[in-house]
Amino acid sequence: MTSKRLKNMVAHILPRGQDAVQAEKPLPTYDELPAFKNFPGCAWSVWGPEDELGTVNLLTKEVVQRAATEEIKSGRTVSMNWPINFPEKPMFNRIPPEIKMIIKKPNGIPRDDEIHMNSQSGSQWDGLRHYGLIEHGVFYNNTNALSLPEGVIPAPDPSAITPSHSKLGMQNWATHGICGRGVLLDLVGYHTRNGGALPYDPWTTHAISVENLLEVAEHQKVRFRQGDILLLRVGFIQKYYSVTTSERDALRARPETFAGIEQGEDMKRFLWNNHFAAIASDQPALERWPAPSPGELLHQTILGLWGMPLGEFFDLEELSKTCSEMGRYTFFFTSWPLHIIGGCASPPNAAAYF
Ligand code: UVW
Repeated sequence: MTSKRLKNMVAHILPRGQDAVQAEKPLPTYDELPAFKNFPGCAWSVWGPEDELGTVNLLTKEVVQRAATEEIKSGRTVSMNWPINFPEKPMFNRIPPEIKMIIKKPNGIPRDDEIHMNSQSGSQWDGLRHYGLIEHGVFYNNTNALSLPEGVIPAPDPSAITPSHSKLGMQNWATHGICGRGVLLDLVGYHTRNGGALPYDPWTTHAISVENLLEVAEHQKVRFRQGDILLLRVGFIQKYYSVTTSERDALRARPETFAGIEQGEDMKRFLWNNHFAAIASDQPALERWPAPSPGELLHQTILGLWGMPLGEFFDLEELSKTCSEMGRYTFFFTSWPLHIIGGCASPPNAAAYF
């Protein structure tokens, strides 16, 4: 049940007034969206059956221009990219990236690198081929999961890529870019601002509710607007840096448990009704892990029903410091994923400009 306190906070924080609505395209609310079978909130009709961009469609020229004009004031820039080398012992049964350094001539110059990696190494966007609706076997826009190829696929002719090879691939976001206004909700900063401890362990299953997010937004005086790119600093990377090597290494050996956004209809309403263009956090799965049940996995709705980029392991440590020093939690955000035809995830190459 949505509490009275939550309703009051939403009323305070959701966009309102002339300024808030001017640049916005009217979109259905979460409750106005049709259902797909047993899944409410299906946005496949919003941008049409051929769409492969999802909520990145919200990042129009007007949205980007307004964000750049209003946010870039000081020339300060911050990277949000955690190296692909981390964690050295990845979770979710992934292989660590192998980076081979090559000396090409006897005097040591020039050099090349060869990289063999899972595209979910270091910071990453989950793309539209990564997760769909598991029980129905479909990705975004009702794409049959088994219609997409597996294995090493040759692409000899750039002007004639096989549609099943490219469908819903990372190349769509890589050519459009994910650029607009970024908003950081710094949960760690909020909870520890008076020297206190974080009231949860980021490496345990812990649900971050809509109410928790709105408390932070209210404290930071943030008002969301359509097309915002939402970044959540939950504390995973801060803890990663504060523990011993053996504690880090132990992460791989134990079942994955992480603090993250709470699964459920309140969270889906919050994310859709604010019309965020993308969402990312500093932990490996964005959502509370594990979810209470597989059917409740938010990945399914965020990627499969909305086509919203879902970012993981974004390094928000320096961003947090900069926001705190600048006294503002909004900035111009750019991300240019790797141009991988058919790729299902990618390092984001993400940066903030103040
Ligand atoms: C999950 O498996 C949910 O995490 P990731 O998105 O990293 O695959």
